[in-house]
Order: sequence, then C-alpha cells, then structure tokens
Amino acid sequence: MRIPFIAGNWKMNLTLSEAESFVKVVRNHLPVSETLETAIAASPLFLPSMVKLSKGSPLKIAAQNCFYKDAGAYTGEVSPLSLKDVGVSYVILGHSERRRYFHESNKMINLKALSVLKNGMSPIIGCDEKMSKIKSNNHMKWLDNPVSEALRNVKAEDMSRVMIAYEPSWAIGTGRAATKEEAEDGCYLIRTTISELYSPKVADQVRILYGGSVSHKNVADLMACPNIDGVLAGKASLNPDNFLKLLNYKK
Ligand code: G2H
Repeated sequence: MRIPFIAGNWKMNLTLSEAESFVKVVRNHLPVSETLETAIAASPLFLPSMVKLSKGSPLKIAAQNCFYKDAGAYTGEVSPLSLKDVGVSYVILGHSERRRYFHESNKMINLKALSVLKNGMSPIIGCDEKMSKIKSNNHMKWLDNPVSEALRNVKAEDMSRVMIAYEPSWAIGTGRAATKEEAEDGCYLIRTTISELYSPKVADQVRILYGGSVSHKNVADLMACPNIDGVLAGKASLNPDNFLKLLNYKK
C-alpha cells in the first residue's frame, strides 16, 4: 500500500525564525503518518533546528538538494552524510530549477540518488516535462527519458524508498497547475516506465508525486487520481495555515 505524501518545498524562502515558528505551529496539527506522510524541504541552514523541533511529531524534514560524495574538496556543496547525520529523511533531487539554473544532468541526479539511498534516506527525484501526447492513441510518450537515467543502478529492493515527482516546467510557480487529467497522464507514464525497467510489482510500490502550482483548491482532485500518490507544493507551503489546508484536503 502506498501511503499518501504531501511535502512543502520552500525553495530559497523564509528566515530561520520563520522556519522555526512554522514547525512549532504545524507540529501539533498533523495527521498520523500511517494515513498521510508530511514533510518540509528547507534550506540546509534550517535543517538541524527543524529536525529537533519536529521530533516526536509526524512531520519529516527534507533537503532540497545534496552532492553525491559524502566528503571531500567540494566547496559549497552539501554532503548526504551530513544530511543523514542531522536526521533528514528525504532529499529532493533534480528539481527543474536545479536543472535550469545549475545545469544538473540526469547523470549527476543518478549519482546523487544512489548516494542518498546509500545513506539511508529517500530521494524524491524531480522529473520535468519531457513528454508529449501521441495523437493517434492519446497516450503520453517520452521525448527523453529522465526516469530511466535517474534510476540507473538503483536496485529493485531500494525502489520502495524512491519517489518520483512529475513537475511540468510550465506549471511551476505559474499559478497554472496541470489539470488532474494532465497530471495523471504524466504520473501514469512514470509508473509504466518503472514497471518496464523493473517489474509491475516494483512500480506498484513507488510513490509518484505531482508538483506545480498545487493549492488547497486543486489538491483533492490531484490526490484522487489513481497514479498520483502525493504532491509537492511550493508557494502554497510557505505559510502554516496554507500548508495545513493542503494536508486537510479530504475535508
Ligand atoms: C514546483 C512546486 C514545488 P510551486 O516547483 O516543488 O512549486 O507549487 O510554487 O509551483
């Protein structure tokens, strides 16, 4: 059974005191993690404090990126070993903004995913819109296939810890989310790809998320789609009330 997952991706927003008060506000209003897993992906500067403040609550803390080496002469990079050490649970990798502004390649994202898994955390691999509709049968196909490249050498037994986030670039931060049909099509293609790479059983375990202008208005429709197991929300997660509204999508 795939437990639904909702995470806020704060990107490069908020101050440490805002981050701390956010956790203090939300930590007592969260659903139990058996029904909905929740996480916030924050600046690496805030992570130790946020992990401490969320201890004992179902809120998990995520990083927005890391390097693929545990240590060494890599000025300015964040070590996956240090993320594990401070108690981070998930690491977003290959977000569209990292691909666009920092030229991250699928190969680099693959190395990072292997490293995050080796360190016992879960990668959330961002997958930009590189698919198009086949006119004849109305199904989606890849123009290039970021999923198979990002998963190179990832073992089948580790796949239950992997999440893939389908985030079409035209929907990110634009206020124009994909329709539930568009989002479901993209997530279905990702699940089919995993099934072909591994097996239907493995594909059935992997949580696939949608991201791009998610809000309390569209979250319920998205979460109801058969191949969408959760969402990544940017703008709509910056304020505790809005984040809690997302989590209470069933009401
Ligand atoms: C997509 C999303 C969070 P927003 O990047 O990953 O951000 O909800 O602001 O479009």
